[in-house]
Amino acid sequence: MIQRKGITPATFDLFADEAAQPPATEQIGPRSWVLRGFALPLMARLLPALEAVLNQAPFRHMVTPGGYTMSVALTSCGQYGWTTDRSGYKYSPVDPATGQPWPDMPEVFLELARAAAEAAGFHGFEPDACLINRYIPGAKMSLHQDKDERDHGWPVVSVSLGIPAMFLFGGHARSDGTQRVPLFHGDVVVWGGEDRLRYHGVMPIRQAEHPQLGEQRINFTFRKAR
Ligand code: MD3
Ligand code: FE
Repeated sequence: MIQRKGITPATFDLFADEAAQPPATEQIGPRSWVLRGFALPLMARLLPALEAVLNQAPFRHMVTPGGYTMSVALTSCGQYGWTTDRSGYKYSPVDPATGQPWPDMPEVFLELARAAAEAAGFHGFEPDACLINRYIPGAKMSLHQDKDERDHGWPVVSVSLGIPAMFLFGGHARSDGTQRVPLFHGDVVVWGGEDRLRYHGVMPIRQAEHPQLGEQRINFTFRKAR
C-alpha cells in the first residue's frame, strides 16, 4: 500500500475504486446519451410498479404486418400503447387483447423518464406511452426506426433491466454501419434531435441470469405518441 501524506489508506482506496468505474454518462451521438445506472436509485419502486402493470396487461407476442411473430414479447402502459398486427403498426388507447384502456403509467415511471430526458438536455418531456419489451435469451430486435409517433421533436427514453444486451446504433439509412453499445441493468438511453430517426436494434440476447429478474431482459421505452 502506498502511503501519502494527508491521505489515509482508506481514502486512497476509495478514489482508486472510483477511478476504475466507467464514466457515468456516455455520448453515443450528437443528441444521444447513455446514462449508466441512472435507474438504480429508483429500482425498489420500479419493480413493484412493473409487476402491477403486468398483472393488468401481460406480455404477449405480436405479429408484424409481414406475418412474422416477434421474438420480443411486449405490452404497454400510459395513455397509448404500441401495437402491431397484420394491418400495421399503430398507437392505440386500448389493449387489443381486452378492449380496455392500457394500465396507467406508474408515477415512478414518469419521474424516471422526465429526469432522464432533463439530464440529457431535453426539457419538458411528458411521455404519454411506455412500451415494455421482454427479451429471453435468443430474442432480438432487427434494425428499425421509431417513427410511429406524431412529433419526432420529442426524444425517446429507454430503460434497461435484467440481463445485458448489445444495442446496435446505426445511421439514417438501413445500410449505414452500426456501433455496438452494451446495455446493463439500470442503464438509461436518451436520444432525440437529429438522432431521433436513426436505425437501431438489439442483437440476440445471450444466456445469462440476473439476480432480481432471472433469465430475461426488460426494456421500457418512453415516448410522446400524440
Ligand atoms: C433508437 N427497443 O422498442 S431502445 C423499440 O432495447 C426499441 O428494447 C430497443 O428499439 C430495446 O423500439 C432499443 C434503446 C435505444 C437506444 C438508442 C437509440 C434506441 C435508439 C438511438 C437512436 C435510435
Ligand atoms: Fe426502436
